[in-house]
Amino acid sequence: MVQAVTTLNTERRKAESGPAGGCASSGCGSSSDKLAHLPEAIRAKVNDHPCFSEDAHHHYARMHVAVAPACNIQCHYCNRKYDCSNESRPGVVSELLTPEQAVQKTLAVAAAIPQMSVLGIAGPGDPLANPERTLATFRALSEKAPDIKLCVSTNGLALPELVDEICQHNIDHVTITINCIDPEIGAKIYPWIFWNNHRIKGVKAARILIEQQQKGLAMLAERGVLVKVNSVLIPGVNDEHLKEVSRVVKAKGAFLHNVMPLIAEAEHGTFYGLMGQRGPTHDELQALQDACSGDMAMMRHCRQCRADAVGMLGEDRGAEFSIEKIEQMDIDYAAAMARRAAVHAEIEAKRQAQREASRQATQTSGGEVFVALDSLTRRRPTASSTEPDLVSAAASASASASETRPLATQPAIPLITARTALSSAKAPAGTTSRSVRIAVASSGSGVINQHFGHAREFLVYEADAQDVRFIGTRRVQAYCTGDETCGEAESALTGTLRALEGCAAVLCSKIGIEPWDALEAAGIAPNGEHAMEPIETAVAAVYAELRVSGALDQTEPMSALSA
Ligand code: CLF
Ligand code: SF4
Repeated sequence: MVQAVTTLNTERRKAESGPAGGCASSGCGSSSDKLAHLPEAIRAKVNDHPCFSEDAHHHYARMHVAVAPACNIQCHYCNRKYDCSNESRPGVVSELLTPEQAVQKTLAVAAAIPQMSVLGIAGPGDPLANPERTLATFRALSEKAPDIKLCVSTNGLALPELVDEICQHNIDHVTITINCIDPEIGAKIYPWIFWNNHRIKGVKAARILIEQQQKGLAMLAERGVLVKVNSVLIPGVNDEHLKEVSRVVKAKGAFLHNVMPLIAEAEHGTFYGLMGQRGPTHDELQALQDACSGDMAMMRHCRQCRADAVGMLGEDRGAEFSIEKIEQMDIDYAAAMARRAAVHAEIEAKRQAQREASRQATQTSGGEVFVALDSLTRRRPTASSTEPDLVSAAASASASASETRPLATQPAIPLITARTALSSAKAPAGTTSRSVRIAVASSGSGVINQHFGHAREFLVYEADAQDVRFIGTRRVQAYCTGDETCGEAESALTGTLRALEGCAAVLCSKIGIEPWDALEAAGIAPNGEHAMEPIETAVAAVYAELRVSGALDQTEPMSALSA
């Protein structure tokens, strides 16, 4: 039988892996309305913002325009040759744009990608250290594309002086990167700032930056602008301190806290990279996100985007919209806006239908989660598969062929509660079931719809007897992208196995035999039986399956036994 937890012994995870957490209040996916508790005005602001609403990121796209090259501070994790590490993966911005080019590009992308809902400026330097370029872009877009949400990300140094202008330009979402509120810690992160025409160093510089950040945050909150705080988790520098940061920014009115892992590799040429400062492990990041979470939501689906990213979170279609290409595009923006409105209406109808379907399939009643029993049936691939190299992948190596029947021929099985199913498994006395991490391949829409080999990232969920919650993403190199990459397939698969470390199962729409075997050997159960199902429902079902199998049994501590 497949072991529940991989035993891969790996080297330390590299920063190619994304954050490992999920919205604090609840899980991810489309199974329920995560925004239901919010006032209507705020709900309207975040409903289609892929960063401020975790659920929205399954359905809506964002784009960044790189109009802001300069910065007014230095962070030890940043090299100016690369994208802003606050909001970007390292990698040079392909093209720096003028405000006019940025507007043209935005209109082109919005016409071509109807899911687009947000335009953000996030570098490659600090947008507010380049106020003319940044504000000119926003000003033009608020006139020409009034249906697109505007969003800006800043280190906060110049924020207080620009709050009024930000509000004038209809910018409803601002991100401030706040890594500390203690200047002594700040001096270990920021070697200098440029302030009132002087370069200021050390603790004094950090103190000024922190004061400006806190002032700007309070001013925006007073004006009703939604503020997200990004913090870079730097082990040994601000890891313990970030809990206090979270508490303070929440008290000042921040809407969302996004703790991101430090990306520091020597080849990026950053101070931290060259000094060997490590980034956090998945577990360290999740532990801190959990520790910070209270009644303020934690963002756990951040992809640390490039400053010129285009598309759904986690994808980058920027190459399709180079200046050269968009100059040749003929854009009827009025028609594009109408089409986008129609597509957004369709998305909302789909989200609503998914919520309703999930409400029926995953009814929560008295804390009990309901799942369909047919999802507990495991099937193995057969030689008669119509796709010999691709198997519908929920097979158990130990299951016999006679146990399986095509899904379409299986009788409908009534819904039962997962807890009822689980309790019927009669776990041995003195044992409990532990929580388990399950990875999912999804290209969007809140369902399991991606081939394992095509996934460039996996969504990771944590399930236990009470809940399914999203805890983060793990980035990988696509395993199967075509003939030209076949020679690299083995290393890509090895990287994927490393990225999935700690997951008990991976759910996808399809999977090849080779990765199937490799996953099983690594103790990760491949599963393709939930293709096109809502993510949370499928994860709950697989958790139930694992629990029924006894894979999650653990001995209860003596204190629990005697209680
Ligand atoms: Fe861009 Fe940032 Fe606005 Fe989003 S990204 S400016 S808030 S529209 Fe989002 Fe990307 Fe994470 Fe930023 S996933 S890096 S949090
Ligand atoms: Fe780099 Fe952004 Fe820091 Fe400026 S604020 S130094 S652009 S990471």
